[in-house]
Amino acid sequence: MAYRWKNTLSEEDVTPYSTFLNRRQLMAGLAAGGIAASVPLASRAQDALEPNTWEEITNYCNYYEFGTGKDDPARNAGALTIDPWTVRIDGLVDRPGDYSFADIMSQMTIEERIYRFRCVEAWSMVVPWNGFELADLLNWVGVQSSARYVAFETVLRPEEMPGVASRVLEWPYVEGLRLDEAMHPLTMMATGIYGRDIPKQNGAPLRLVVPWKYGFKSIKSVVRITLTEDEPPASWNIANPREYGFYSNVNPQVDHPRWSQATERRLGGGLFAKRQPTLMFNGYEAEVASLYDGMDLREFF
Ligand SMILES: Nc1nc2c(c(=O)[nH]1)N[C@H]1C(S)=C(S)[C@@H](COP(=O)(O)O)O[C@H]1N2
Ligand SMILES: [Mo]
Repeated sequence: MAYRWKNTLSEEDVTPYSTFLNRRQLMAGLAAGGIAASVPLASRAQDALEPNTWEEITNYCNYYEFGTGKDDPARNAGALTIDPWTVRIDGLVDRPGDYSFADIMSQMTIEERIYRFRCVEAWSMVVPWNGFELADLLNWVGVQSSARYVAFETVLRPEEMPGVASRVLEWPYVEGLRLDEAMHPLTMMATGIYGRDIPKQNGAPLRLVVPWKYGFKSIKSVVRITLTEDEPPASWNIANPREYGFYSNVNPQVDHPRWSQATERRLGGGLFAKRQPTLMFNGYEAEVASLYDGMDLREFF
């Protein structure tokens, strides 16, 4: 497995969150003369997060462009060409353009973040991501004051993606966030897992990770990021607006029309493992609840 850029951690180096936090505080202190204000992420509960294994994270995937079976992406995504890779950043930005993955990586600071990940289908895992804050990328290109949303698009290559022959979704896969969600310090673009390059089945070379939302918001293999005034389209919302809302915040009190969202099955727990309670905003309530002050979360599901 090739190591790339600052992604030089090995599997053994994955740190508990407390260590990571200290390191971040240290870095912030060094970089900004003692200002540790860039560390608003301290969710105490994260200290106890036990990441899933590399095998679990990379063999049980949703990436419908490569098939709808959980093991289809691991089997089929090898065909995806990820080098060269260009991300078009356009819309309401000061410096629109086609940015190579290398350009982007040369500007970004890669960190490790151990996050809960909760699919709308009610399975979950804990992933030690490597990546950078989406806000850093957006600030680098300059967001214009009229921008209110961010639209994302996945690469579409029918010759490399056997799953797009099926009309299960409209292609390319698209997603969107409100600008304040996109700028939130928890929101990241992941480029690695366990210190290795992110595998193709998990969205190489870079994919969105929004840990307080259902997994389908975390769009893979991003080739376009557009700042917009209007709410952008989102693939699952287009496919079934009654079942999948634009916001899709993890919420144990708002059930999917066809199943409960109160509990989840943590991958790796074994066949007879007890389901565990799903946490409001997937456990990130302290960090993100204020984004939705005054909003009816049943209406804006
Ligand atoms: N382009 C694209 N992105 C996607 C998907 C997809 O089918 N295509 N599936 C989504 C869903 S439903 C989930 S749960 C997560 C799964 O991420 P993982 O396979 O890395 O666990 O990716 C999301 N991003
Ligand atoms: Mo999902």
